[in-house]
Amino acid sequence: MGNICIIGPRAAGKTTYLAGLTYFSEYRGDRTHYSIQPLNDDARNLATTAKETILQGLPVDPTRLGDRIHTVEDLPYYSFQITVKGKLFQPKTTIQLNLRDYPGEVFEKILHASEEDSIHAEFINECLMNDVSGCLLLFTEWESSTDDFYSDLMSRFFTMMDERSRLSNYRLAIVMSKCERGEIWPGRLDPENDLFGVYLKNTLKTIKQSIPKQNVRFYAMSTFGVLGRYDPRPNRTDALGSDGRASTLRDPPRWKPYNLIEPLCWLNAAKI
Ligand SMILES: Nc1nc2c(ncn2[C@@H]2O[C@H](COP(=O)(O)OP(=O)(O)OP(=O)(O)O)[C@@H](O)[C@H]2O)c(=O)[nH]1
Ligand SMILES: [Mg+2]
Repeated sequence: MGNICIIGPRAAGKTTYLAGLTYFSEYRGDRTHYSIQPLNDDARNLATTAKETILQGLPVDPTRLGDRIHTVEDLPYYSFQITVKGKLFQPKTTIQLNLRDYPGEVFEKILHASEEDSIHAEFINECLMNDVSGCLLLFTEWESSTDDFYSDLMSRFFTMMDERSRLSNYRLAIVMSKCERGEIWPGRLDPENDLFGVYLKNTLKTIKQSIPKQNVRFYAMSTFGVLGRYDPRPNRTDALGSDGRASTLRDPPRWKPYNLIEPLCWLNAAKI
């Protein structure tokens, strides 16, 4: 059993990812075959969210601090059992995961959070608690202007890990989300070198020099995916959002996510 969390900037696609993951209760992709069973009501609600929003061509609601979310306890807590069918001659693996999906603004505030901001401290403390084995960290912006900001932010995050003695016993699955985007789709095959190493060079350097290399892996992922195996057009329609980063699923019958399960499997293998 593993406890993990999902963090990353606002609109990185964290909640959509979880809804998509739960919606495909039986998933047979080119590279993976898994089944997923929600174990609590919060997790079951995610599949409903996917049906009522993503499949209807609507975005999920942003996870915002405020009206409903005042403490970590106000955030949903998801529990799943995932069975991954191995490649030929490999046995099935079953993993149980408990996880929280944090509001993007908590991650973005890491760099400038003040000591008095008790909600922020509460979130970070929970994320880095001893029984949390690691986190799925979604990045989405790849424009080089964001590189310095993320590099500084990660430096601060590693200081916070160090303060809680988690620097050498915490796994980080670092993901470039929404990788169906044409400019970055070819980089999905080697995201460390062809995405992070090209677009977020300083961030990559900060990450690699701060934590042991066996505790970090880089992934490319897309909840929406592309239109088909021989049709690499994004299965996505850009929508007008307040921050310009809103998109919705373009062709629900052809919905085929890319790489949703791999980072979870790797995170779950953590031995602390
Ligand atoms: N292009 C594309 N857009 C996506 C994908 N996944 C999510 N989105 C869109 O990205 C926007 C933000 O998605 P959310 O899931 O709300 O992002 P979040 O990381 O949970 O954001 P906060 O809750 O604000 O922290 C929405 O418009 C989604 O429809 C994807 O795989 N590809
Ligand atoms: Mg969210």
